[in-house]
Amino acid sequence: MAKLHLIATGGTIACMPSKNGLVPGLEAKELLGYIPQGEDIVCTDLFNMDSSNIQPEEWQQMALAVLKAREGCDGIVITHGTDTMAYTASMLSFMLRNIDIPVVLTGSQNPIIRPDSDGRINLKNAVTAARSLPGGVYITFGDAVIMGCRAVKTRTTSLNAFESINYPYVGAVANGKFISLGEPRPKGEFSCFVDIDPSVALIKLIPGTSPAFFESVAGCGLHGVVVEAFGLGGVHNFRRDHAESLKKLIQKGIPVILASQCLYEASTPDIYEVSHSLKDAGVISARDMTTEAAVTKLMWVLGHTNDMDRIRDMMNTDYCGEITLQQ
Ligand code: ASN
Repeated sequence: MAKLHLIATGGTIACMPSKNGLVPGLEAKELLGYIPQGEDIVCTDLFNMDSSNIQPEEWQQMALAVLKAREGCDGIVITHGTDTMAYTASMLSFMLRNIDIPVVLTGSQNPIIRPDSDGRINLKNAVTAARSLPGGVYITFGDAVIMGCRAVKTRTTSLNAFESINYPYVGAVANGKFISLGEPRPKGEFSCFVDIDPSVALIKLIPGTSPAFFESVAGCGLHGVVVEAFGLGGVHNFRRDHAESLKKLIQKGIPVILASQCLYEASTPDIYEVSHSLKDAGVISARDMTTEAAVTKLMWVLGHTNDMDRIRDMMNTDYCGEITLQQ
């Protein structure tokens, strides 16, 4: 039987009621008390936080905890709040590139102490998945098993809160059995890199966004920007010229990644005239990456280099299944 390690970080699954609302309080061993297969699993209580408080410092702690636990086990489950779980799963996919054991994040929409909580089945399914999956970072939620760098939280309260975006589901867990739905990705050598640069912003365009707003980013100490543009990657090029303002940022050494406000399918500046000048401006397309993957990848890439050509090359490279290269 595969040896597993549970790293608990908080989230609703671990929540207890308080006079100010739900607050994480249960420890890893207590969580395992709610599932039948919990007995032999080694536990680490890393922290107990609502995931709205999880930030780059916590990602680093999680990656290092996985690195330590990896020495003595065949698979790792991380319990985590759902609100930022997709960011964490994306970041761990980069920080722990080509990890040779499965790292499975899960959580729940209702505290596990409630008899009808989805936390019990989610934790059970995560344990089943961690005993069956090849190496990599994943989210299991409900019966779905999703590649970590392709997961997005799409529902605030429903039990099927996560979707796999622009990538097939890796598998499903049904009646306590893992069903593989795809071929595992070919793997390179494992590497751990946690020295990310978190000075990155995400800007979502609205009709009328001022170019001066983009330009002000340069004065905020930011080293990179992801822009969520319209549809295929459209921006204003009349009255308010965004290509010009984005070009000014790039000339100051701040890379600009162009993503879409649409959840599904890729963005490209190649089709419409409004986006065409973005290419000349030097904007890098996020293609079919999720926003969560684009943001965390940019932090990870900026941790490696501040050379614009190298940033461009790295953003255009597929490291863990986050980007489809043939488009
Ligand atoms: N606020 C919670 C969290 O992200 C939500 C959840 O876990 N369902 O920690």
